[in-house]
Amino acid sequence: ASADALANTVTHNPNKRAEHGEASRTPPEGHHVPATPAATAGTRSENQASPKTGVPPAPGVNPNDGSLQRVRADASGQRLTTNQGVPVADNQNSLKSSLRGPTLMEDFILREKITHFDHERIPERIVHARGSAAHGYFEAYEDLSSLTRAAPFAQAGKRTPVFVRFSTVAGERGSADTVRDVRGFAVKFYTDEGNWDLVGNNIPVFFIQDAMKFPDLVHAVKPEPHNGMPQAASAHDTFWDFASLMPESMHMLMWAMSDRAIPRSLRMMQGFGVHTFRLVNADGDSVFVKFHWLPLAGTHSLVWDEALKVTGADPDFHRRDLWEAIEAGNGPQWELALQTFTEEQAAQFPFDVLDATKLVPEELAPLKIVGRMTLNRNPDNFFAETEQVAFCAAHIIPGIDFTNDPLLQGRIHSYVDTQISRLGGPNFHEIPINAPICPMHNNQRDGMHRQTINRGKVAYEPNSLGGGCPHQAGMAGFTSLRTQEAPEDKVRGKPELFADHYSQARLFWQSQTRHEQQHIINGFRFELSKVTVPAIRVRTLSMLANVDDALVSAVAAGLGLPVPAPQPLATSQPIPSYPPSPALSLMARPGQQGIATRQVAILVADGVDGDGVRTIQAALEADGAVPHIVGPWLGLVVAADGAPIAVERTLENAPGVLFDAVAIPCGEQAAQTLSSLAHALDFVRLQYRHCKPILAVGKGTLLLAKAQIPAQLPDGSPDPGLIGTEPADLPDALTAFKHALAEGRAWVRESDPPAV
Ligand code: HDE
Repeated sequence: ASADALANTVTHNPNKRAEHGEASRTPPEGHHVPATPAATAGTRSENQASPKTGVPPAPGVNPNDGSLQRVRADASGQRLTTNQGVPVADNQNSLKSSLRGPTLMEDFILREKITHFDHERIPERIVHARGSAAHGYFEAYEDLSSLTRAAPFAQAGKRTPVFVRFSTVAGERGSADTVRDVRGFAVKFYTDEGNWDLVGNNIPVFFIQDAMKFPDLVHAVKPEPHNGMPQAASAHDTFWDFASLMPESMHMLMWAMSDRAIPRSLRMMQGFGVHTFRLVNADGDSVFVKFHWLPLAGTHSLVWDEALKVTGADPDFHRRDLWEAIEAGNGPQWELALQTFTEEQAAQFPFDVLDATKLVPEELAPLKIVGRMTLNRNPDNFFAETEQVAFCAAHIIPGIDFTNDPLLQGRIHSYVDTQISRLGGPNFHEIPINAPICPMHNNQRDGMHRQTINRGKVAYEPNSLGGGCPHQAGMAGFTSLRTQEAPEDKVRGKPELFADHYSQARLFWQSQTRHEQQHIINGFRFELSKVTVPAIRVRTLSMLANVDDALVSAVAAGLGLPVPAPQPLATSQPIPSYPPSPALSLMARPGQQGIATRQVAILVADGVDGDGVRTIQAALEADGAVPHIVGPWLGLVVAADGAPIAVERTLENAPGVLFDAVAIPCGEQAAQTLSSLAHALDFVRLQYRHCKPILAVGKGTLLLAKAQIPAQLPDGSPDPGLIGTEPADLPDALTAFKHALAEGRAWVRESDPPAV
């Protein structure tokens, strides 16, 4: 009956016959029904309430009223036209000299359609090509006007719309999300005083110190130019050749080999402005500042073996996760924290604050939390928004200023320049997603794709014919901070302190937990094992030898190499030593506790315990987790009590790596069926290997036994992530399971190499 009902809802194309023979001379009107709001909106619009809270987003949340609303298009109930608005009678056939004749040149409808299609792609970003973005707002916790006159911080509770794009760096636009890479974290604030772009990363330091080296770095990490391989990976000869000849990259390499480079979710990673910037108040007083974004969901990562497999199972893993969380009303949030310090304090630090390979330990300058960012609306159109958004390190506003960091100085030039070719001319600021929402007036004119129709004959300043307008803003406008620079001395070089390449790499290493250190070792081992030139492996080890003995020994052992002599230092000055900084460990800021948005698979087959399934589902949903019924095939399975259970995903299309945890309900027949399926055995083995929580109820444990999953840890102690229970004790077991899920992973289970 349900199959019949389904067939009746499937609409077949009623016009197909009219495309042929004589009938094609009088094409009928196309099939159309009123579209559902969901089909035309595509995403939850800013006026729709969140399905989770029922609350519509607060006003001022999105910049669309002025700039995006006017360009939104909705074809519902409309007829098809050409770009010139000419109604199209037939969108199925090209114009031919006869039914079997050649296509005619004069078919302007076909030619317009194909020509537009031919040009649908624009050049992808040279770096950060793969990205995902969302709208939201930043809300200031307090009035920061004593520190800065920047508009978003003018008063407590002030909301500024934002558009945020996250990205990987090395991969091309269609590459997978879960590769080992730095993540871009670019925030466009649409402020009352112009757009401010904080174009940061999820790692607080960078590989190089001077913009002069950026093209070399990118050429080294991108697919090798002769054969176009590998995609979205640093694990190849040219990257490690360059990195091992550039010891200033050592600190960032430590971060890139750590779990920071394989986040569980874009919602669960930190963001950093990286460079030292300045805050300037209305009196012209200035302090240095570092920007930090702290995810309220905490920082969580994948396991490398898992990341490799997710890359195949769902290349859009992060994009989907962000999209789904926002659609479900679980928009992610970050707090903005500032580290501020004066010029005098900076002079006392054992490193140069203009060196982007160094961070400012929180022990030297604590974090001050100043506001919160919420992402609550997905883009309507990926290309128009996520692809065409143009971030630019030069986009600052009154109250923010640059420093002389030589990497930042180069970025100020690069971003505008790249948009001119990527977006096809100098008017990319008029693309709706890039346009400021505050007034914008100047005498710039013309150029490719100009949208604005500037009126009047005055396009110069000073003028008298236009009443002197637009007039310069004077001290109300952006003024660059007057700084006391050293006397002029034209030079290509770096300050001496830039030559300390290892002390902060060591600080990072010493600040990690045991498991994090093991993952770093494994990261270096994996990457260097992919390098084909032995000398590059040895040279990299010689850098690691300057960081830590245990680290270099473990990596060398994994490569079958002896530990080489340390690489000569670039400095003869004393090397600073730092006490460990716990904030550098991913475990440092657990964030919101709980299991909200965590994805849990419930494995089912015919004969599964229906009550058990429903109890597990309800318990997870009650705390905001997202249970999924996973079975051998789509359709319905019949539970032991005769109740039908709809299968949402199959073992084939949704392997275990896509879930944070798995529950195996009771039911002998179901357990027998699952135990006979390689996909189910792989599913639980990978859940186990990646240290994820596993709940097995009653006969469900059969599957674990068949998969040869050890019931205890090797030393005989209980595995905190493996929860077995009889059906009668399911409620208690669910409490334990949810606790394990909130903890994330049972790291004590981990072994190198994995035993299961
Ligand atoms: Fe970028 N970078 N970058 N970068 N960067 C670009 O701009 C560049 C650097 C970052 O989602 C490009 O529009 C130079 C550091 C992000 O659209 C380009 C240097 C940091 C994004 C460019 C750096 C970043 C970019 C490519 C060294 C962290 C993606 C396309 C002097 C603080 C933004 C584009 C988005 C994108 C140049 C170094 C972050 C070519 C020359 C350090 C998040 O202009």
